[in-house]
Amino acid sequence: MVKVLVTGGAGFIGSNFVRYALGAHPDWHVTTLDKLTYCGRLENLRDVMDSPRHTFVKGDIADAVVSAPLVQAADIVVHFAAETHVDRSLQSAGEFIHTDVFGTFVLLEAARQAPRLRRFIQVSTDEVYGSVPTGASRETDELRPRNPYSASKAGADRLAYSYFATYQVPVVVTRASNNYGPYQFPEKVIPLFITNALEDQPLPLYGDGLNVRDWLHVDDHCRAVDLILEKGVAGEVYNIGGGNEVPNVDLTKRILDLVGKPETLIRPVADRLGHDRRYALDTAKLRALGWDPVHVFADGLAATVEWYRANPWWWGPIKHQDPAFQAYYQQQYAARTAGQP
Ligand code: NAD
Ligand code: TDX
Repeated sequence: MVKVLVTGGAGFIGSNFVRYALGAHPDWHVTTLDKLTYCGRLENLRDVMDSPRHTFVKGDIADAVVSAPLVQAADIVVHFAAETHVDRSLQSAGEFIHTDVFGTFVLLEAARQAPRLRRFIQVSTDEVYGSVPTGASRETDELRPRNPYSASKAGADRLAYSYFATYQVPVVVTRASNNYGPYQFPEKVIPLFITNALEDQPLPLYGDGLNVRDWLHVDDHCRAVDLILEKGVAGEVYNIGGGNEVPNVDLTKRILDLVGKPETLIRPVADRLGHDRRYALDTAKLRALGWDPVHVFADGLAATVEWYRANPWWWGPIKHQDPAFQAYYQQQYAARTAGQP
């Protein structure tokens, strides 16, 4: 059995990856290490929790007592665990430094003494390049992160590389664009807007709505990580981009059309502070390994709308019964709708 440690495997991308990996690799045993923060949910893994090839461990990556033995027993580490929401990092960045930077450091220290380890995938993000007005970021471009989330991810990205350069830890860094698909926490724009539209609630569109994101289906992301595990070179960085650049206002209108609700639900609100205008990735390096996204954005978005329509059991309790989420929503959007950032 190949022993694979997935950190953050109860989150959005991590849970999709665990499910994908168990299906694609009958010879893998996957251990999920997850702190179960507000974003980590065992419901995301309910269909694999009983698998004899999957073990769930609740714990903080920054707690070496828990995380180091798991890293040291692994053949492969795929490190997804992070604080991930830009707006939350603008309110309070401490947890981002704790998990994204310090937690990554703890895992990397353990990886120095991991006899079986052949790959450590550091899951980074396109946000580390900062806002890209024209063209597309290449892996060799300078990193210019502009918010506390992306700065903490950039720190982890380069820290991981330093453990390759210094100690030969077999690190490969991936930088993906905005993901969408099932099990994404309803604070991120696509699930927030779909679920608000389903309930006839306003869709709070930041600024002029012309910020651009490049959308990548989570399944295409999982296949890319798998291919990079197989063919990627230690010490290298690989961009993973969907090739679907869409201004937010167009995305919002598409969601409303798919849900069957009027554009009068669009509520322009005060902009995000330091809002990156555009991200775009050059994916030639990954394509040369043999990867292409298979999901067409229009179809993937329609399927995602249908997933949220069919699974209110998953998001309804978060939005309607979780006082922490409700407090966050109030704090985040009450002032915005009153015109303050
Ligand atoms: P998510 O917020 O849905 O999930 C993060 C998971 O990490 C949660 O299950 C959470 O409980 C866990 N976690 C947080 N702190 C932890 C800690 N200290 N110890 C152990 N577990 C902890 O995030 P996601 O959207 O699935 O993103 C996964 C990774 O992919 C992150 O590293 C993120 O930076 C990166 N990424 C995300 C996107 C995107 O569009 N969502 C794009 C590019 C890169
Ligand atoms: O209510 C909203 N209104 C709005 O207009 C929200 C939540 C967002 N937006 C805009 C801001 C962005 O331009 O939509 C765009 C997407 O926002 P998010 O879903 O918050 O994603 P983003 O900030 O682009 O970051 C995401 O992609 C890169 C993930 O959250 C990161 O973890 C990943 O690294």
